[in-house]
Amino acid sequence: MVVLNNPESLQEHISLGEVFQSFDDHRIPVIDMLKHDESVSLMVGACEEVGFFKVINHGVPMELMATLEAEAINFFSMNHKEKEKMGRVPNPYYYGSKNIGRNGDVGWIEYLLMQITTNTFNSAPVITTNINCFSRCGLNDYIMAMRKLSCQVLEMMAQGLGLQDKDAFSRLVMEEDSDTMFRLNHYPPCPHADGDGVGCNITGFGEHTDPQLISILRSNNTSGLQIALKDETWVTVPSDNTSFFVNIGDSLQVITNGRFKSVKHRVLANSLHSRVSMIYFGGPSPKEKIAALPVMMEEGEESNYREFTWCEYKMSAYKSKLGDDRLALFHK
Ligand code: GA4
Repeated sequence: MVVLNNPESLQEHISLGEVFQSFDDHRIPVIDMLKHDESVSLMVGACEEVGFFKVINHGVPMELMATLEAEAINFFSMNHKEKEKMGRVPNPYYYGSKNIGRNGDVGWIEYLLMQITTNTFNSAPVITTNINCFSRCGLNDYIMAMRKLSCQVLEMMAQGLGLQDKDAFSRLVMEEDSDTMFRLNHYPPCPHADGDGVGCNITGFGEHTDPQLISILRSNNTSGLQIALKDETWVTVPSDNTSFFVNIGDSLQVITNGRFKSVKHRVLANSLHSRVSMIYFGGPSPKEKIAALPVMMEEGEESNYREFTWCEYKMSAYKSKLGDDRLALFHK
């Protein structure tokens, strides 16, 4: 049972004006992990208003990101047949090119999708790597760092909401059998582009929301990511290879009874430069019940969604097309 530390805090804890002050010139909320106390409420504001924020001063060494980026580039520069051979078995790896998901979505992209399991003894991610482009350290240490960062961020969200149980969200991604996925994306320069090199009208990854609780993205210095604001306008997220970008996913939207917004996002291909991104997806255990926490509802207020398990949601997600409103099926 989650209890509020201070019931007042579920009301307006911070003014919208203050939340907007944390936005950069491109309308992207920026959260400074070194300013913990002021960041907890700004983070909640960002989750409510945008469902997306940039994280700076996160403490993850640049070397860790640079190593994995270099290894990913090595992998993607192999010839197509080699790549397909290596990642053909869906578990734990899957190499994909152009096709996204199982229902006909395509994009100007190739990627490696990995299912991460956790070592019972030391909580380290287990990746049985048969792809020799990736050093055990490169991949494992990076995923460990993302696990830690996702836990910190989710704890700050709980704290910012005034929940007494600071693990209310983070425990969901820290279970032994939490469904963690990791994705390396490569968007090659797009010759069909009519843009100026920054963006073009070719889709790299079509618009969608992420089904999980949160996703943590890091990319090289090629832009392309766009997010949809509440008023449905698309905003380009300037790339920053020293920072992370956090997305709220559908599951966290449900758990907060719609208070946090699962952000719609997409990637446009770049006419001149390759974009490489790495994304950590923190999902719950398959058996976990996804439902609004009672503490997220006012007295007498009803949950907006019917309860479902993560396994149920994931199975339904894989039957959908990328741009579908997957939560619509679970709305009351
Ligand atoms: C979006 C978030 C993650 O990248 C992902 C994607 C998955 C895939 O690429 O196979 C999905 C997509 C994502 C949402 C709906 C389904 C599943 C493609 C698709 C059409 C790995 C995930 O978990 O959901």
